[in-house]
Amino acid sequence: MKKIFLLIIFNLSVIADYSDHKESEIVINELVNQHGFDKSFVIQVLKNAQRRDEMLESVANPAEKTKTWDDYKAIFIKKKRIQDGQDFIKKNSEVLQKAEDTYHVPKEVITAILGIETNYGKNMGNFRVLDSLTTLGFDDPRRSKFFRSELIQFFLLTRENNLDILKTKGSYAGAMGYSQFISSSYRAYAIDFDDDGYVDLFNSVEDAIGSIANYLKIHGWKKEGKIVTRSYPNNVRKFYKPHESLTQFIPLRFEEDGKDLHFIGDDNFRAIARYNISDVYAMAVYYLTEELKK
Ligand SMILES: [Ca+2]
Repeated sequence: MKKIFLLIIFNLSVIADYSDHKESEIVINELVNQHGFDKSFVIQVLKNAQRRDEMLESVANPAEKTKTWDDYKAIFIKKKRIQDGQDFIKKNSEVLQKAEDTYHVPKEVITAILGIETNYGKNMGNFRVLDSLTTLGFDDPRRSKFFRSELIQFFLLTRENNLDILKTKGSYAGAMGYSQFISSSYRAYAIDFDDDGYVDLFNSVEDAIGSIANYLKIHGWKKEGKIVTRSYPNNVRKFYKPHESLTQFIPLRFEEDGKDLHFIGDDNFRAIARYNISDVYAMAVYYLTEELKK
């Protein structure tokens, strides 16, 4: 008896029929009634989805939160990644220049983001986006609403871009392609930068470069702006003029090699943090950018 019981539990944790989940009716209705999807298609897709418990673990403990700045920095700011980034800039100099001219985002910043997100396209994620967004959308205790909304966006994206909804892959959180855009960002900010009439973040490095620059521009990137300024504790005021509001500047503290480093995050720091809401992420982009400039 005990063995059979365990076997059933085990099976439930591996395959969950998400067409049958108590929250799925809202998703199915929205897709059918608001977006014109065929109901049997949606149900069939949700039946095919598989619950992946490791995604719930990962989303609860992202590297940005569990790792110290020293650890995080050690992963991304190292010789190989800097060298690969410099090679990437050489190889794609024309399109990077076009993005810089159009959106005023320096080529090193775009390249640093690609380097941190996917190691310049070498690691775009191996999870089915469908499994990520159903697992997190139906079973994540904290952010299920957000991921359910992304699941709906993913249905729309795959229909618009003619992607196979059962095969499209991404990160554990459903981020896709060279630039790791989630579905709503893909639909809203990804652009066709190689002019072939199709927005393709999976195969077109040109589209990914243009899309990152477009995203940053829309999220407040300033041509003459700064990412961060070095600061010192209790000395924050020195770095902004009296008429400027304090809320525009983010005081940042990082412990690096046992020492406290203080910075003020500026507009362009904010724009990067909109890409991935994390101070250590934005700081790693800044550090890698500076290395790529050398
Ligand atoms: Ca294209």
